[in-house]
Amino acid sequence: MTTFSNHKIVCLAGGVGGAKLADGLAQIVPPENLTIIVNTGDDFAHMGLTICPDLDTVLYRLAGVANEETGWGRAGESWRVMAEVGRLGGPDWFRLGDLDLATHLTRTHLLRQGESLTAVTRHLCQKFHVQTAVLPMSNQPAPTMIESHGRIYPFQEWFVRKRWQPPVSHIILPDDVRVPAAVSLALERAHIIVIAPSNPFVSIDPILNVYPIREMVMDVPRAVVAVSPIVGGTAVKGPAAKMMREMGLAVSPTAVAQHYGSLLDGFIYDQQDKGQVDSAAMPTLCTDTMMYNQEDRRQLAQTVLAFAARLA
Ligand code: FO1
Repeated sequence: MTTFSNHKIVCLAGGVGGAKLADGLAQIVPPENLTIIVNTGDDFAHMGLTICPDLDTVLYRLAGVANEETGWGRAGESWRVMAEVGRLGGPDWFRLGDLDLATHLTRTHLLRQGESLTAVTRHLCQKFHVQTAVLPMSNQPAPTMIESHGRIYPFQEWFVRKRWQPPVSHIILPDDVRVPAAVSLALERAHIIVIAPSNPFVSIDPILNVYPIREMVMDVPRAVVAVSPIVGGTAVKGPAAKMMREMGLAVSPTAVAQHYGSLLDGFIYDQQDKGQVDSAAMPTLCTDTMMYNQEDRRQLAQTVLAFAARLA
């Protein structure tokens, strides 16, 4: 087994698929060589708290405390506070478990003391004994908005409250968000960049849209590879397939590869779609990309890095 101890690896991640591949990478790459850059476009202020769903999904997964059923939130969670919020007529559509609330309270407290989101995330990683660098894509708020039938929804209103049902006509990303120093440094040093099998439109594009992350990824002289989140004509989890249909795109790994376009040096897609991606356009690898357990995650990370290293 290759350990990739000589490569600096950066993974762009958001959501459950991103967290799973990040976990696979963390199993085989020494922490000093691995950085996970995480989408914060889903972040929002809720009941006075700063909620960072994708950062926490990655954090809990790497810490081994993720809820296996939902993919987000904590394992062994209890819901006493939410039940009482509901009884009191408070907003209980976005479910915050008791253990998870401790994370949001601590984060909000530290942010209000003037710490950056990067510093707060580092603090939380230390407390959860996560050694891999987990970095928010920005320290500034960078909210993703969803436009549907001329109406604009803040991301979590659309995703959770409306159960991603309003058809997507347009995704609105802020255009004035800048990269934190730690993210710049990781991208400058990267030998390999892995775009996780996250939603390309609402997990990865918000990261690439932070100036100048897209330009820095383009400039990486070595390999940039992406893993398709579309398998067998649907999304492994979440709204990616529905969004693609609504935006007039084919629901296929090819459409994902085309979406990333010249950013990529290589593309990995699932064996269920064997032969569907034109390998003349760019180097491709067709393999088992499904991650049901820790061993699957490690195996996929190993396959992805071996492929990227051959391209680099
Ligand atoms: N997703 C849901 O579908 N319903 C919820 O009530 C919910 C609560 C929640 C709380 C904390 C957290 O970190 C994530 C949470 N998520 C919930 C998931 C999250 O909103 C989405 O999975 C991501 O934003 C999409 O990547």
